[in-house]
Amino acid sequence: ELGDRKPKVEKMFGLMDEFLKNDSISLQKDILDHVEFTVARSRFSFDDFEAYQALAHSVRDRLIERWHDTHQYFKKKDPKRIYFLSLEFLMGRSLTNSVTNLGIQDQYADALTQLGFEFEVLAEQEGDAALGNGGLARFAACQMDSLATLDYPAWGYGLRYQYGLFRQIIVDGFQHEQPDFWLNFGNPWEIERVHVSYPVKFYGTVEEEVLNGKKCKIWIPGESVEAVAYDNPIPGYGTRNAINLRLWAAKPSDQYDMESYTTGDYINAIVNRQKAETISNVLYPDDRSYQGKELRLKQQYFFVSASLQDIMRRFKDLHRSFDEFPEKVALQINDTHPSISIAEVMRVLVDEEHLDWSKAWDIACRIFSVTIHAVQPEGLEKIPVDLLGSVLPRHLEIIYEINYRLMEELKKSFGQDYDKLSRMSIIEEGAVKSIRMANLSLACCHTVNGVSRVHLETLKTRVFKDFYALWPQKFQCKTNGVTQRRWIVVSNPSLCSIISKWLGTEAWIRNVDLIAGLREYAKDPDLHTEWKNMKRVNKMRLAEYIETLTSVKVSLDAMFDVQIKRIHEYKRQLLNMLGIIHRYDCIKNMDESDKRRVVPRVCIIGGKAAPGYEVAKKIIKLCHAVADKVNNDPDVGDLLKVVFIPDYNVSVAELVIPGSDLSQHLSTAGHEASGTGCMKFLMNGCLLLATADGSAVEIAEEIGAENMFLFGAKVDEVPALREKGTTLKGSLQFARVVRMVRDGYFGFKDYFKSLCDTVEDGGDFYLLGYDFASYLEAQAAADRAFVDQEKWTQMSILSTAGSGKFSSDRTIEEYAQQSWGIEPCKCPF
Ligand code: CR6
Repeated sequence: ELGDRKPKVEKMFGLMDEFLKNDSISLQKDILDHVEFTVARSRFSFDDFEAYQALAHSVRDRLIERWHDTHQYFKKKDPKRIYFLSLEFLMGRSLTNSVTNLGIQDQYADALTQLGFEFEVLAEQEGDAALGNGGLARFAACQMDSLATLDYPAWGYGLRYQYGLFRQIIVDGFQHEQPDFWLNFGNPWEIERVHVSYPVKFYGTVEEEVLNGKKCKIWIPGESVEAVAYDNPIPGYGTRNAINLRLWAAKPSDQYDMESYTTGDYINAIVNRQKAETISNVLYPDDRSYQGKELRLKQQYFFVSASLQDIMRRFKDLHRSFDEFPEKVALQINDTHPSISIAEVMRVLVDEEHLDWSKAWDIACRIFSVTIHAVQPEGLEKIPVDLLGSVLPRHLEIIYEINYRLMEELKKSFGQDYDKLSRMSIIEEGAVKSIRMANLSLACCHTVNGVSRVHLETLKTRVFKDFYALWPQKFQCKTNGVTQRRWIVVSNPSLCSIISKWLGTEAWIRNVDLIAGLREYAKDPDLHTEWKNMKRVNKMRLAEYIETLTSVKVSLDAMFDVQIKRIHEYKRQLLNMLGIIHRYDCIKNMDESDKRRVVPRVCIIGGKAAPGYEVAKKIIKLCHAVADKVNNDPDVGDLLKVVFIPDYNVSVAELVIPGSDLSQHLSTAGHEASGTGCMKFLMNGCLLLATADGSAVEIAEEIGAENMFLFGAKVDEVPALREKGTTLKGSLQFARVVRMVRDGYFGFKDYFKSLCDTVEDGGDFYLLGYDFASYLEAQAAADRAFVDQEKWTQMSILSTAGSGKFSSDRTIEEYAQQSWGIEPCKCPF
């Protein structure tokens, strides 16, 4: 609040004037100021980490300036805003991305050189913000970057976990988990907002009250926890706009348990107070199923309730009637995790704002849209009725009311078809009566988005078949995307320069469709030379990293073949391993002249297994066991190396992807909703070896199937193949490699037995045996292509050139126009 000072200040600095200077001298002074006063080290003596901290604070100041101006401007214009609710955001590092988007990387690099430091070295000091598991969370981060860049009036809302995704360490080839206490050394990228806090209530009872002669329900909560805001500015590229990602942390409430204090149980009262903070303590590390955990439900409601109080406060600052709410507010539910927000909006509108049920429901139905990221019904969250009734008793009643009305409506369409009604019901009967959060979302949201075309088909024809028959207009496809700012400009600067040089413009960084212009030069020998040099330098960087981490020396002439992603049976890292064993077996049986024809490979695998996921952990151990044997076999030498990269995260991906030649995406068709890793590889000109699943199908359309290596059963063949079950025999080659593992060729015979059982004896649910032969053929095709380096480079250029569709900018434009109904609101320069 500026109060009386406002006119004076505005006269001195017009609202949008730059406050901070960005020339090299000002930046040097600024960094030293932060060394002296923020980090509190002497400006004559500070180390790399302290220099990073000062640098980060200097960048943060510039972010805050734009972010203030953006929010002032949004306030003045009052456009419809999109509020993006997500329980996970995988932001990774912020420094390089921020200075790139602010457009002052060169100035900073120069300032640091003058001070005797190197920008890249300081950037390595930053830890990852890993507040998410995998694709869903990284996609949320890419969407924030696109929303800011495209000038949309957007807010992100989530949870500020104190422990991000666990760190993976490998001991004797086994995964161990270590806590990621990422806030240990402070976090310069966030702003604590002690004054922006809201009470969030839990437990208690529901009572009836008569208000103005009308019966109404009121919730008498039993516990209150304070949600405190931490703001993370997100700068757009090539624009002044910087939007806000607001993450909530739990703090004990002042009113908490007054009774214990007055009864003199002081110590216990304090211990209980501290318990409140556990709500935002830790991210659940399982990305497939979280069914029925009390803490998980409390996390969901905690961030949803605080966000909605914040959103409604902002709305009420300028508007009197909730009739206007849908004109000013769009709420995006990222997967089913935040779907309790539907019941919360109903509770606030009906119980607190005293709107009629039908009016409140009409508003809710106009503001919410949802994106489903799961393929299998098991991936959709369910909350036991007893649990919901105890933690959020009023919300349970509201959900019952929504369901009652839904059932009445369904009866009008489907009559007494009780099978169908029970499938569509929000309440699932059974041993444990549960709330189906997906059905709650479907009942309310005006749009239900799938994340690729294949995925939308699955939602329409299998997962939500009945709902699709009823409301076909709700179902939309919004194929995922990734931001070229982080995945090319930041992580592969040499590629970035090549693209800008050949296109004659940097405009593709905001308008990625232009990248298709590279097609014209796909055969140009000069471009080939530059392209190959770029790849070699990136491979060199990766090779050094591999050697430091694993002591394995790899040859730069080998094909770098990469599979990095969460470890899951459906992603079939085991298929990759069995392929590697086959390759090893072949090399062992070759004479010297045959060996000369082998294309050398470095097989790189990385990814985390959920802590309780035994099969996935065995796959990690198998990688290490095979690596041990292969890498130390003198018969093999440089022809084959196997490397497991530990603790895969966003920063590791930024290093690995630009240095890979080939990447593998092996999900059994119909199991990967979209996949976003493949898009990052595509942008970086790495060739894809993939099944026709998720977004790979659309990638093939964009770049031409001849420019990638597709293999395996198709989505619509999979169910029939499974039906055949026990009669389905894999090839002899498959039987042989599995036998090698079973017989203890790589040691740990007993330990790997159950892993082998998952793919044999009719138990091969993910069809590794069936797909093995076609997988080997695709691998052989990749080898042949690699021998012809000109051809390979051409395919690589065509991959980058065809990656435009897979920018999250395209995804966000589709959401803005087809789901949210929002317009850009660009803060003037
Ligand atoms: N695991 C999908 O499995 C998709 C992302 C983002 C996933 C993956 O195919 O690309 O979401 N799903 O849409 C979930 O997390 C539930 C993922 O990241």
